[in-house]
Amino acid sequence: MRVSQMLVPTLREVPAEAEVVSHQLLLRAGFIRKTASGVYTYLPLAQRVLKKIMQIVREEMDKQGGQELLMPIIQPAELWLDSGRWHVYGPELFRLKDRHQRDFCLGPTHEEVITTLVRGDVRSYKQMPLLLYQIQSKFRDERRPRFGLMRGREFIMKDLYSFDRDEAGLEVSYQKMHEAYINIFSRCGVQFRPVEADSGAIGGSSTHEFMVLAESGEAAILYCSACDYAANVEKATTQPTTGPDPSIPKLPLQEMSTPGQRSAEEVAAFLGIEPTQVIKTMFYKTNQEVVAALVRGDRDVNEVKLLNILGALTLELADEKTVEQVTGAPVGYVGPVQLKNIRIVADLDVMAMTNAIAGANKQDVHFINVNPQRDFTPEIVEDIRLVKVGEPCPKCGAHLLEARGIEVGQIFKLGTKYSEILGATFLDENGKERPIVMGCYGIGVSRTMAAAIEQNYDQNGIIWPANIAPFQAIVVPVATKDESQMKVAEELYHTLNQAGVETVLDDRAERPGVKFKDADLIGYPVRIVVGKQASDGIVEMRQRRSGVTEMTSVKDVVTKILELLPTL
Ligand code: 9G3
Repeated sequence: MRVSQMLVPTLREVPAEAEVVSHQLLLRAGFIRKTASGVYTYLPLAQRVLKKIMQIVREEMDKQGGQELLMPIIQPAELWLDSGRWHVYGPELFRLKDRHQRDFCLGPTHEEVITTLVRGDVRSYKQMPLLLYQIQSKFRDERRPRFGLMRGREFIMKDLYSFDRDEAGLEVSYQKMHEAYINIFSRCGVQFRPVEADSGAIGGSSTHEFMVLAESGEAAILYCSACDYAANVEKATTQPTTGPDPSIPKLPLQEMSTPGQRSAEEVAAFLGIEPTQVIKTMFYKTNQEVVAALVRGDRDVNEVKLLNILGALTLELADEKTVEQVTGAPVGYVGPVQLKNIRIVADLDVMAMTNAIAGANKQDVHFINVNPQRDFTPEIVEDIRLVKVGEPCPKCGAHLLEARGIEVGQIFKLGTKYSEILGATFLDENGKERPIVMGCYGIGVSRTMAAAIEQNYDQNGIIWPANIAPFQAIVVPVATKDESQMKVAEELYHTLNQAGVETVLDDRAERPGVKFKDADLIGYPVRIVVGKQASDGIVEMRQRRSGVTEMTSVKDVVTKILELLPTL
């Protein structure tokens, strides 16, 4: 392509509405324009990047035996009523009616459609395993679309669904996708980590998220400084504290006046002890009940873990009134001893405490010498706490580090959740009818493009990893009016394209400074400047990422670029 013919509307100013680097640079470098809130047009350069990512995705899916199909974006409400999810999702589901007032939605994901399809056409164990995928625009009416392509309302996703006869088969499919995802994100040139995640509302047992490590990421991750353990903060565990120490005598329970001391820190300071000696009692309201959750005073409740353990649909901190009703005391003086009529969930480490401090369910009073089991008995004892940076890795004991990440991929073991509810069964070797065992696997294609920028930019613009760059090289003639320069530039442009190096020619009658600025902003991995020395057969070759610049003879350019590209 000749730059003079391309639609690449670069901007000098940083657009005010763009909060993150990828959004700013995609707008400034002329890759995207906003059509509506959270809805973007991909201009030609962006479409080239997306096609490259999609090509990598297709190759890796096909390599694992994936078969591409294409399902409709418009989905009838009946499928979602059948799965029970029509009423589970609220305004996030884009709903519409046809001329007959029949309900539809714009697909946010395709579990319902594909499970119904497979129910009709897969009957025997002989037809599985089956890996079916598509690449398509998805729709989710986010409350707050933001960060450009990172949280749009319309976005491109690859979604694959696996169908197996049993759990062992699912495990194989899951591992295939795990491997494919590692290949895909490596080939896209992003630094990433697969992390253990919470399977949450979707149900199922196991899930990993693929995180591109970036400051702007919405997800907080803990990862091991020594081994490959990595997990979302909501999922992260650590090594349990040992104890209680049997050598410490359990002292008699005793009330203590603690006027005005409410938080674990305040009470600890007041009594001259550490917050680690205090039991923090938090009250939560679920859709079913009010529960007390106990953690050590220096720790916080992990609400995701708690919600899952309780098997609840919703969970929120109880308001002060509720706490007073349940305990008879104001917030700050509540505790598990003599607490009646509600379930107590204790963190594992609380059970390891001896002679602890806890609220006495009386204003301005705490108990000292509280001993779990002796003074109260929790209904549930589990890990319900947030793990913090520096704590030991649950796998190897080395300390955990923290990072932020952008979720670009997610793989789930669904099990039989959808096949049972939608009746997708098969006949096994013995002619017995059984539900198909499923998995689902997503990649945010448009989000991957944005995430690649979050990791690869400098003050001058984008630095595309060569494999997903819209073009690999740009040839910039310094003086377009100089015929001999233009001739060398044109020749280079043709030779490079013929050699398979995707190259543009900046034939615009602009000052060289303007062209260099645009080339840096757009992020071509290699820039070739054809200047005064062109008449001697010498041009300048510059790498966008390192800034390394060398003068090279025209006849060596192709070989040098072909050698260089795999390293960029
Ligand atoms: C909805 C709406 C939003 C949603 C969903 C359904 C997320 C929904 C989870 C998934 C799971 C996997 C296949 C590819 C990999 C991820 N947001 N999820 O099910 F109706 Cl409005 O989409 N699907």
